[in-house]
Amino acid sequence: MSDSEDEAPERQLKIIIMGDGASGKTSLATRYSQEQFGKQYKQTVGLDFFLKRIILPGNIHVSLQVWDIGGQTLGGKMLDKYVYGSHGILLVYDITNHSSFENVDDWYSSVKKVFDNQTKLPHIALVGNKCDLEHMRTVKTEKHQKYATDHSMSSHFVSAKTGDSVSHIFQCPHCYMKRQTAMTGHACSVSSLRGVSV
Ligand SMILES: Nc1nc2c(ncn2[C@@H]2O[C@H](COP(=O)(O)OP(=O)(O)OP(=O)(O)O)[C@@H](O)[C@H]2O)c(=O)[nH]1
Ligand SMILES: [Mg+2]
Repeated sequence: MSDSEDEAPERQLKIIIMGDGASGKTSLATRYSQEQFGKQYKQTVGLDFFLKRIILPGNIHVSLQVWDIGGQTLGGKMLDKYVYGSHGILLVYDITNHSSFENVDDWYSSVKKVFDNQTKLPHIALVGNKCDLEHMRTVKTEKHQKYATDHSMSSHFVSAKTGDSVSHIFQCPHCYMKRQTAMTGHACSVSSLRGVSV
């Protein structure tokens, strides 16, 4: 059998979603992986997995593993293990629930603890969810922006309900750039990293 097969090997990326209970983490993962949204709240116990395969230009096959971490795991023993080895982290809060924004800092501290000995954290995105409920917003956009800037995070406003901007947070070019750099030693340009869902 020849080694020169057309099919490129699949690379794996681990993206984790963290944040308070009911902020919409599972809804975001479901929206992205299945293009669905459910109104009913079902608490995630421990964690849940979602998988999506995407192909990047240059025939780079990526298997995106999404680890959806239940909001009740903050302060628990397992959290460090979930966070370990991630390439991208989505820190999610609900724009209509101020305490979910305040608690972002605790989630972020738990991430920093895991990557304490490494020079670089994975790419971290601050995600304000439920933007369809703009009229009920309690977290000012300025506060969000300042927190993201102060902590070198990318900043996003999304809605799992409408799907607005959801695919972007999962196919965040920064994650691929970091991963690509680690894999090949060369950073890719952002424009060459538009993912194609399959
Ligand atoms: N209006 C609106 N509701 C949302 C949105 N995202 C999630 N919800 C609702 O918020 C509730 C909680 O959503 P989940 O996705 O289960 O929250 P979670 O962050 O996974 O919660 P835990 O599993 O407990 O950590 C559900 O009733 C969802 O329907 C959104 O973008 N807009
Ligand atoms: Mg959940």
